[in-house]
Amino acid sequence: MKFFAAALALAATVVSPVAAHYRWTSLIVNGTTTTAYQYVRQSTIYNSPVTDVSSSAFTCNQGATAASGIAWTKAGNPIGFALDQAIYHSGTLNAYMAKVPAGQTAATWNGAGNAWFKVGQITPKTNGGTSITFPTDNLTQYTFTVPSKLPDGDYLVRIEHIALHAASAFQGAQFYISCGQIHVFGGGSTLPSSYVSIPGVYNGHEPGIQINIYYPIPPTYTQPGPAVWS
Ligand SMILES: *[C@@H]1O[C@H](CO)[C@@H](O)[C@H](O)[C@H]1NC(C)=O
Ligand SMILES: *[C@@H]1O[C@H](CO)[C@@H](O)[C@H](O)[C@H]1NC(C)=O
Ligand SMILES: [Cu+2]
Repeated sequence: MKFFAAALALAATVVSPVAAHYRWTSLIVNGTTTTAYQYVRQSTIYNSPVTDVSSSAFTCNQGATAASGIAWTKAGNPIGFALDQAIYHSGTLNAYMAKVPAGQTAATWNGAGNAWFKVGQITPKTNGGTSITFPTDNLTQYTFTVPSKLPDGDYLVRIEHIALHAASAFQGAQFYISCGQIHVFGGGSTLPSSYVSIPGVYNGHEPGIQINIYYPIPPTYTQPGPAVWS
């Protein structure tokens, strides 16, 4: 009995982080954290990441269904995503936006096609091979600026935390993804000149995705995806 209790306790400690992965549940707009899934699409894999960068689930997470709301946010203002719990896997972070095509809304569009551009990132810090650190460790939210020159209209915003603790094998990196639904107002008239598709932006073999972060300690780190549009 004693042994069983100890074994169960051990199993519980080992299993519990897996059973409760961090999720991006809320948008932060006008400095306020909104209700979970009011503006963020809820997926059907609550506790598991996406590992196949070519799957349709890679756009907004598996089974993501439209949220009821579209958050109005002023161009040039900060916007963010909040997590239900702090990030506990070492990794890297990217934020993307895409303008919703004519005839659709941020609540109907699935994000398909060559439409995405990067608006923010947090990159691991290296120093030639003596150490690597992860500024996303323990993060509970991430905020970036909606580019002020973007035209008014509906957009999807997509955030991904890429957990790299088991990323030395192909498809070992874990993508924690959510999409938010926004409408930008007070903007300008400039869109980026180049875009990526999601899925399509990665093949999974990028040096910043298929990577052993432990040994040898990477001397440099190459952030996956395009440069942040500015
Ligand atoms: C943010 O503030 C603007 C006014 O500046 C308002 O129109 C908008 O609805 C607010 N957004 C949210 C999600 O509350
Ligand atoms: C994150 O939190 C853990 C547990 O509290 C702590 O050991 C670690 O030092 C923290 N890391 C950072 C970068 O703050
Ligand atoms: Cu995990």
